[in-house]
Amino acid sequence: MNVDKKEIYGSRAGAAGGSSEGHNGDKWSESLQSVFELALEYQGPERTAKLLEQLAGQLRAAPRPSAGATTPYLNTIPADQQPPYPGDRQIERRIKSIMRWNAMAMVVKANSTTNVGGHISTYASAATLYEVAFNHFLRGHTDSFPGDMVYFQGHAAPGMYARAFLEGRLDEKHLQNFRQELAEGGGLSSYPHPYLMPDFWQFPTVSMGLGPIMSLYQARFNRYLQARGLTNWKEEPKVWAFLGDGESDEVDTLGAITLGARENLDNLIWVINCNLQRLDGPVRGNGKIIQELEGLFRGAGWNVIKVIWGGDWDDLFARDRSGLLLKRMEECVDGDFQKYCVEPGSYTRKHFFGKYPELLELVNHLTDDQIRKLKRGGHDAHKVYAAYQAASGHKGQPTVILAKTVKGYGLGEAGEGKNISHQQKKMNEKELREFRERFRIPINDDIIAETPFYRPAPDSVETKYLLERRQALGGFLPARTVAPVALDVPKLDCFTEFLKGSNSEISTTTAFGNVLRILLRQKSISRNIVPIIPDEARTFGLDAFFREIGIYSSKGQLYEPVDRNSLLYYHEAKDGQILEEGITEAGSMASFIAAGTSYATHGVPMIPFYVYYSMFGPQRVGDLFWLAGDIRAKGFLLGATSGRTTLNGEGLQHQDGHSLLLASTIPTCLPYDPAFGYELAVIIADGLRRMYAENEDIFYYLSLYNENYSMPPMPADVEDGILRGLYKFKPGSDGVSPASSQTNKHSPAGGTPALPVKAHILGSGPIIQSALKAQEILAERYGISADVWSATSYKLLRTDAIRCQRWNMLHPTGPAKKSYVEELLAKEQGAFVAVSDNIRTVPDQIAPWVPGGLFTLGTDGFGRSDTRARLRRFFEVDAESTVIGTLYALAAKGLVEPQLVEKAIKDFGVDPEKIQPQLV
Ligand SMILES: Cc1ncc(C[n+]2csc(CCOP(=O)(O)OP(=O)(O)O)c2C)c(N)n1
Ligand SMILES: [Mg+2]
Repeated sequence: MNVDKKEIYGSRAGAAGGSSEGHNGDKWSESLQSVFELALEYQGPERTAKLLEQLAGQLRAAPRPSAGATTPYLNTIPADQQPPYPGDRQIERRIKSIMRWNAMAMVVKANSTTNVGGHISTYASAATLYEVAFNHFLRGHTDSFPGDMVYFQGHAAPGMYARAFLEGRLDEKHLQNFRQELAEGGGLSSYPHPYLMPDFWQFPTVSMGLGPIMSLYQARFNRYLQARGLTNWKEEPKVWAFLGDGESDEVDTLGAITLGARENLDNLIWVINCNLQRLDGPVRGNGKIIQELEGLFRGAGWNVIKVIWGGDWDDLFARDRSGLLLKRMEECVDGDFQKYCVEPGSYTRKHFFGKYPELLELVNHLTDDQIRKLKRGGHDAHKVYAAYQAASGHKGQPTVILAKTVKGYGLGEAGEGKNISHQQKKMNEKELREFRERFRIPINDDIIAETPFYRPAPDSVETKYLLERRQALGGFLPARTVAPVALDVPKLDCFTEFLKGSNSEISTTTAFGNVLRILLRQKSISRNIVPIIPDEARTFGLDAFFREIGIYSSKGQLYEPVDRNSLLYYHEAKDGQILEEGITEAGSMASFIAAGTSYATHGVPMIPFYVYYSMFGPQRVGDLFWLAGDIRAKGFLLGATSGRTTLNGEGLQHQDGHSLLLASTIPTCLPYDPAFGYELAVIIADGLRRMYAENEDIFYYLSLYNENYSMPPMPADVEDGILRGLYKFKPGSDGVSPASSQTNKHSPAGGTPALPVKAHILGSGPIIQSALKAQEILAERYGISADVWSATSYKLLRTDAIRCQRWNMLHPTGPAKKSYVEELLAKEQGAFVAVSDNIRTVPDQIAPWVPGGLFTLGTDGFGRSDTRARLRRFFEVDAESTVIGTLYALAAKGLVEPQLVEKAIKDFGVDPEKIQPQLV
């Protein structure tokens, strides 16, 4: 019998992209059938049955893809299906070795004189993964191509700096000042931070998990832009994310991966460096991280490519007919594999191969040293290339490459595979020599202790090769290229009608909806607006937008929505404008960031308006808010259903009284707490100007509330105050009757008429209503005139005050500067009180600059569910409590008698012994 091996051996089962079905499958089945018939004819049925049983036994032991979540612990792409390597591996290895050296030297050098830290072992394990990508895959930014978007693993940064050094983009001084950004001449930031190195880094990644989730939503956002006709590439950019296996424990890493499959994001490639270790020790000492991840990604609908073993193993696998080699590998846990890379080859021979005599025999021809050097797949450029190529061409699904490596590869005694590897920052002279020898770096003994950097000459083969590769791929990476595009943003006059106020009672959330509707009608920016909602549009009354501008869906709408007959039906469309993200604040923030950085990644400025439950903003996904600052994102965040007492009924979990404070901590974020529709319009119009016409890298946080009240028309000359953070909204009534009028107890005696007692109440958001009502009560019942101020942003007032104070400190003999808040309030006399639906710390931010101090009423403590009126009385921020607070502030200054406060307490039936909302 003659079976044509080549003809039927078309592809191996389980190989990436291959299939044993179809034409080849038929051949196999025909061949087996004929062998079976021959056996029957020549051996008879009994002997044939025995033979078949024997073969079935072998089949059980053989490697074979399971129908379950995982495939055997083998490379997904078999050796015979690897494409030829297109580069010069010798030169590339030389270049990589130099990178390794410089990346290590940068950290060691910095730590020889400082304790600034740094990481050697991560890049050491990932160098091949990066170099193959840099030399053959990652495309740079050109005039007609935005560039591939690459999320570099944060603490592998020294490797990226080492490359930029060889490319001539960084010089020795930069490397010398790694992690010493304040040193003379500037230095390099520890990790990828576009805020600090805006021409270099595109994406902050070192807060683990954020790179992965951002890359997912970035890949989806690229499709959104294309679907809406805002970009026009000839070739689609790819999004690459390099991450760690330990990082995969972050919920942000794995929590959103189904999006990739659902949206068919074949523009997304993840490379997970499975060095089996994280910071403290093994990632899965008692298991197998690669198998675990494979199961998860396959289950989520991703294309998974495992790169486990380097080429040295191919021969062993080919010769192992028993299936024992795979069996042995599958038996070992990651803790064992870690051990094999720190022990000598004799240990692996004994403990790994030695378990089965057949395996010992399999490696008889190898010395212990050769056994020790059997490479893992992630250190084999050819295997890595094959995986990248398969990933790049894969259609319909995102790809994850699970590459097995050794942490601290090449560090030898200094940390290769050791548990302390992640923390290693120093190397002694002996270790440096070994490293030099292993990677053949031409550095002499006499200077090696200084860990000098090594850069081949510009006309060296290495430099020329490196530059030629980058040129062929479009340019250097990482690189952040921003060509400022100024949008023709609408001015405040587009809101003329809106600024007249509303007769009907509406909330600031509804007012925002009206602002958005007006903006969507402005031709110059309407297409750039990206409304983002995580499943709460109905809560915010924004569901009308579903029909008006459509919800983006790459698939359009494949079903007839149940509410199709209603005017405002749930309308999904391929060119829909809304990103309705579902219940994922992290995903929505990732979309906000992708949209808010589109001016940089695509050269297309987009204006995200992300509206969400304010409690699930910075409190829930604060690190992404922080990152939005670092990455220089622009746009508007709108924390709706804000206010500890404005959101009544919902109780402890939902009532937010602190997001403004959290937002205040982000240096590039402008938090505002508008009370009225016109304030919103002024703030948003100015925000558009600053971010999209003046190109400031800032973003806005606006709290929105759901209490309805009539929105007054905009008073004259308040725009500047609104934007700066404080203006007088309603002066106190002059009609305080002289009979009841309180007079200033400290007014000069002896003929001079006593000054009327004056108070100032600062309110913001809907709680300004408490201030306004208190103003009336104070005048009518206690004869006190109070001005009501709208405090739109305590943070901005504070920042301005700090700026002046610092200037004064550094210019002690010059004329002192006065902050806006000091200047504004200097003309006023009396007591100052702030009332807020947020914790007291929010208004207290300006206390040091308020003449005579600020007395604050706020909502410190956990929320609870009840009616708005009862909540406000409970937290002491209703009108009556504001009256009591104001009288107290006046009494504290000796401006009224304490008995007056006591009277008010009685007047309003307040129990002075009632519990205090804040307990600790
Ligand atoms: C959110 C977050 N938590 C903790 C850290 C601190 N950290 C930096 S690197 C690291 C270990 C990373 O392990 P892994 O992802 O496996 O990367 P490797 O260095 O092994 O490639 C940790 C815990 C961080 N950067 N971000
Ligand atoms: Mg790791």
